[in-house]
Amino acid sequence: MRKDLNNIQWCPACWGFLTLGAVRSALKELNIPKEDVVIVTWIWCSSKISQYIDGFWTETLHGRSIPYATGIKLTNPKLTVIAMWWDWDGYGIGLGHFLHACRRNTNIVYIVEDNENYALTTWQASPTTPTWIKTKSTPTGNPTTPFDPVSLAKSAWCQFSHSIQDKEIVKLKELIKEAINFDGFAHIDVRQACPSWKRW
Ligand SMILES: Cc1ncc(C[n+]2csc(CCOP(=O)(O)OP(=O)(O)O)c2C)c(N)n1
Ligand code: SF4
Ligand SMILES: [Mg+2]
Repeated sequence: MRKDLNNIQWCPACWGFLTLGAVRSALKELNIPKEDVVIVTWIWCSSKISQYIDGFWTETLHGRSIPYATGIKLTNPKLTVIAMWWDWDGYGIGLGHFLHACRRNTNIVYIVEDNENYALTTWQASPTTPTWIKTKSTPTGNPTTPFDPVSLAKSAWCQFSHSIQDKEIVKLKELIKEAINFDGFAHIDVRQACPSWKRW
């Protein structure tokens, strides 16, 4: 557990702050003791969110948070396990884990901070980048059709799957509380602004 929860190292205008606030408030309002919380992410700046929430946390490999989170939950079912991913992480390199967790109804919360691009590697197209958007990897416009994350989850029988804008913070907090109380796999796609790279 980390003591300094406010030493946050994101771009100052990052909208990840809203998701962070929503997760913190949801845990507080549900009175979940910090010893019973595990946040699972992979490595990168957004994934640092795990270090700013009062609870246990682990940073895993790119696209592999769900296997870690599943193992933690199976070992100790009383824990609240929240896996936090990003759009390429969750809908690209980790897509297989996502779909199988939906199908298995693994009892974890799965939040995707969907900024519709690869932000860390400075602005390439991801599986949710809208068609015809110009990025570094699609200089003449993205020729592909993006995934609809909720339809994707539902195609694998996910029973709790929602998409929400980051600015709807009160709704987001309530949705996270519902997800924590849901007995099964709970997927929330947070459409997140990324002022450094997302210009659409
Ligand atoms: C196995 C592996 N493949 C590729 C990379 C390079 N890489 C680092 S971040 C990234 C894109 C991340 O995009 P996303 O998951 O949407 O997160 P964001 O940066 O937008 O928050 C890639 C391809 C890596 N670190 N590890
Ligand atoms: S690059 Fe985008 S998503 Fe990453 S910290 Fe900066 S504003 Fe946030
Ligand atoms: Mg992204």
